Amino acid sequence: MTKIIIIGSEKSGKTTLAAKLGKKGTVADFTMYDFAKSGKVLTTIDATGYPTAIKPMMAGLNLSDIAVLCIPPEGLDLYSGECIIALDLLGYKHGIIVLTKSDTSYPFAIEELKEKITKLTTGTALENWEYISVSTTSFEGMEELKEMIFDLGEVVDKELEELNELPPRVVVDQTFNVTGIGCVVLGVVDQGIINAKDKLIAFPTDKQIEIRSIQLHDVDAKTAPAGARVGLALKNVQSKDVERGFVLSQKEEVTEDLTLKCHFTPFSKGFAIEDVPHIFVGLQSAPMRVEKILVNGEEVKRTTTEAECMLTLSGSKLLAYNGSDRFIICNLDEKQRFVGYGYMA
Ligand SMILES: Nc1nc2c(ncn2[C@@H]2O[C@H](COP(=O)(O)OP(=O)(O)OP(=O)(O)O)[C@@H](O)[C@H]2O)c(=O)[nH]1
Ligand SMILES: [Mg+2]
Repeated sequence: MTKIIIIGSEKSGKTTLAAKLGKKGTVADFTMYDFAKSGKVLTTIDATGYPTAIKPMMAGLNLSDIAVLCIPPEGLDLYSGECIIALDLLGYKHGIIVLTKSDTSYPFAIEELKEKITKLTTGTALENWEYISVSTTSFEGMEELKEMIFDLGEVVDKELEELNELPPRVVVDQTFNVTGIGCVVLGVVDQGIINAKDKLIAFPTDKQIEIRSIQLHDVDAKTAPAGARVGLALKNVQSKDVERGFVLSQKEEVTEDLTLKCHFTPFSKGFAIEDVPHIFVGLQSAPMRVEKILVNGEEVKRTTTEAECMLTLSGSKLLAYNGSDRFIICNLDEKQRFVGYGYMA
């Protein structure tokens, strides 16, 4: 099961491409497209709410293993730049850079654009990503793109297999109530293997739940491994008590306040005491107030891009995380809204 997200600037051909890769399924602030044939299953997310909002893209990136970055012949712009920064801050491992609408460009122009992007992404998480130019009109490159996706999917599957040994953890992206069944959640098994009848806790609340049944692409299953996109019917909980971003697992840290060891991008203005950045962890996000900034052990009034900053943040929303989770720091007032990342100190 390969899960990809298509991102990029406005009108770069994202939705047209997604529609060519599968059949339209669930629609929320992102749209899912499903494809299943000869044992290959592909879920494609089109983060339709982006660039107006960054939440749908962050959710989609967390629910996927491979990012497909679309760049049209017009070249890079503010939002493709922002996507590159977001991918880099997340340390996003796998992706493909797709030069779209190749039927409206020329080979030399495509080559020039590729060189430009290569330069810009040197030293970022995208450094070694492969390029392909495609057209959804002439179908040029489409079969190769699918092959690239499934090849990369196999690499991802091997990595995911190793996560099966870890304790089970499911991130929830949608919840609803089904008459006669009760609370149903959709999400992805982040690590471990889940089984029907498993008892887990719905974090950040402390609610004990039981997995009543599991579905993989609408087919009943007894168990689901790391990386699986699942539908779960839950016992002991109502759909109104579980929301996007909830984590079903045995143990998570839960907090309203954070102390993060952070790094900021050189493009960001940074933050001063009392500023209110948006903090993302997994599919959760919350505005949080800067209480204290330490650089090299000294208290300062403003963050710097030159050194690690220790940021004390206070919030009023419970967030669930574990020690290895990466927090992404955003400033919704800046042009490039993704400004830094950090780990719990
Ligand atoms: N000639 C040509 N046009 C394309 C191709 N792909 C998309 N388009 C056109 O480009 C326009 C934008 O395509 P979309 O797929 O809506 O792009 P998008 O990135 O989803 O756009 P937004 O969601 O509005 O940001 C549409 O008019 C498409 O028909 C292509 O390969 N060749
Ligand atoms: Mg679109």
